[in-house]
Amino acid sequence: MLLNGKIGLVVGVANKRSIAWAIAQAWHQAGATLAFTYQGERLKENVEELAGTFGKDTLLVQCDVTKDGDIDNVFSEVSKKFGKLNLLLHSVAFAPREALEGVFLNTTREAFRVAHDVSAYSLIALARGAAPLMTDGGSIVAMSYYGSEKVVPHYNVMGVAKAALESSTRYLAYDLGPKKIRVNCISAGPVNTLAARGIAGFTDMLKHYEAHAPLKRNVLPEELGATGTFLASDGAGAITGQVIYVDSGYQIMGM
Ligand code: 0WE
Repeated sequence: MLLNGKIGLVVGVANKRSIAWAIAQAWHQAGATLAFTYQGERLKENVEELAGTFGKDTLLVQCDVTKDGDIDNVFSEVSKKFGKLNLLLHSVAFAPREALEGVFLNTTREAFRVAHDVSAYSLIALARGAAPLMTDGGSIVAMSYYGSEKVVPHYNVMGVAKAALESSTRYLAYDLGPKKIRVNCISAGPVNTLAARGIAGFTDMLKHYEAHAPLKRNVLPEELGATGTFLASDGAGAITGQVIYVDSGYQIMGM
């Protein structure tokens, strides 16, 4: 029970296949008590049903991460119910579909703005809200992807936003280090989630990892959960500002 007595906030559950849900389950199994946000009415029922399986200690709050008021409200609800926070998971990303289909050169100002607002700025805003409640120190974990550092065709503006997210992780780690709050990214190999569905060539990408990653297989959601639990635990007490690759070793390859 590595996370006994810890309170965690999970941002980014859409359904049972969400990476956020895999990490939430691992945190719960390690003894954490959790709060969940849901993006809007459309996803409320899904998250309610999933979070409900953890009993009535669980908090559920609506939060559109592009709304400062929603973010303020989440932390005031967490404060009211638990009085403190130890863990924060950021597992949210969005770019307009057109921006992931065409060529990067055609990225519009609006697609760039939205991708960065939802996928990168939100980490800064959530960390700022979380920090005052992390009075015993804390661990903030955000999800990233290799397209932040190398060109993955069609990942486009999301790659630029993930680069901003990873860099933000380092600056936040510097700012929050003196408060014993650690900030890290998990860079996951491709996982079949709602966010991945409908992305042209996603099945080929899974096959590409099976063929080329050192471990010759794809990543399992529970492995992301286990890494999330490690980063949240005292065992990772001296790890901050890092990007941890949970990608079957794909990132080390040059060819
Ligand atoms: O970060 C992601 C996907 C995030 C994402 C997905 C969508 C699909 C629906 C962000 N915005 C949207 N907008 C939509 O309208 N991944 C790491 C998964 C992913 O997405 C790709 C990938 C991989 C891998 C897109 C193109 C190429 C590779």
